[in-house]
Amino acid sequence: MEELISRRETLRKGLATASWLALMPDWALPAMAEDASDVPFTDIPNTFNPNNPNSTARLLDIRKIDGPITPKDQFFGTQHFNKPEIDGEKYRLKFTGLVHKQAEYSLSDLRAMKSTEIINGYECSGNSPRAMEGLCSNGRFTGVRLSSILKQLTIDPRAREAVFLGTDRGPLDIVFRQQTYKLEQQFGRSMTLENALKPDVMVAYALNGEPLTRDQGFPARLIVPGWYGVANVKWLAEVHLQEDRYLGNFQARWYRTLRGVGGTGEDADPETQWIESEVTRMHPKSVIARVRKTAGAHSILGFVLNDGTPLKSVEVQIDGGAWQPATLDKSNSRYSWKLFTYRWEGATPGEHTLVSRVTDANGVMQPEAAALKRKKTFLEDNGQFPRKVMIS
Ligand SMILES: Nc1nc2c(c(=O)[nH]1)N[C@H]1C(S)=C(S)[C@@H](COP(=O)(O)O)O[C@H]1N2
Ligand SMILES: [Mo]
Repeated sequence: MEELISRRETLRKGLATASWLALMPDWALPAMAEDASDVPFTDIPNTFNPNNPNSTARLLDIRKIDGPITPKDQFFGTQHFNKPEIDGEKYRLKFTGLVHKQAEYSLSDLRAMKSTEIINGYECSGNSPRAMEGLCSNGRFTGVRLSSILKQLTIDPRAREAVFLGTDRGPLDIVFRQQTYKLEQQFGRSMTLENALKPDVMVAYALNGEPLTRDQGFPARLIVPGWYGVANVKWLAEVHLQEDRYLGNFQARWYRTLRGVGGTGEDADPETQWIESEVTRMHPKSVIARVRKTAGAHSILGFVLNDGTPLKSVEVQIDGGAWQPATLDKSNSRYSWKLFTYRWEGATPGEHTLVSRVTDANGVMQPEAAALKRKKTFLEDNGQFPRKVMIS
């Protein structure tokens, strides 16, 4: 629970009377010094457009990261259907199924409940170098703990699964044994009740201290810290507890990963088992986002996304040389993205290749892209992302 407050806030609260604290920068990345200038990346396609009007997704331009929190108007966004426009006055969040007391709450009911805050960094499970890693952001969410609402309603002991339904819906092709059924479906996701009751899971109604926008899921959405973005159901309409597994399209079919385990990983190798798994917690990923020329050196700035496991190290490699430790930013907290910097000395004019890798405290290391060959489907791509920059 202590993770809900960032280290910096803890520090602030503890030292609130110290006047020098007002002078302390919110974050302390040397990369962002005012006398610094950006070094251009040469690996960005000319067609790259984070705000492509023909796309349903809005990307974060990671070259613009200049602080720990993504400004609300730069926050990435994506969804499968339409973006429902919900009247905040008429909105009701329903709790149904295996609870002794079924209930519904208005937005003002939710706002009147004891609130909690968490800094949550997350990415879409489809984020990858193809999107210049722009399907991610880091924000401060305010809301109500899901567990505290559910406990008040008294959970029936038969409940095993928590289903989260959005207001959005649309026609989908559901294939069953060569037969395709085109039917209207509501967006839904689920998780075990055990996971849903973890103290950090919240029904959020604000981002960076302001109401969610329509794109961000107004009036309220689920936030599941440490999980891929798809868990964070927007325009949340209903929380339904049930005994059986939920098999909705976006749970059982779309958000799966197919990987080869054992053997050589060749399709025909009988020793290789092909395992399908659901998209849940984020695999550790680091990305170099920005390179700045500062007085006497260059500064490499990047971020890490993961499931909240403490990190062992973030390292940077330049032009295939030795891996060097990067420095993690003071502003990082358990479920935030973790910013890091590396001071690059002696950069020579010309093109250079920079890559980073993160290792968590369990020893799980971000793989090289080539090591992900056994992952057939494209989701959950946490491969290392070599970047190219031009030093003038
Ligand atoms: N209701 C609803 N919630 C949704 C989705 C959706 O299609 N409908 N898309 C999910 C996916 S795939 C992602 S990556 C995140 C994106 O959250 P954001 O738009 O706030 O960045 O929302 C999730 N929540
Ligand atoms: Mo996503």
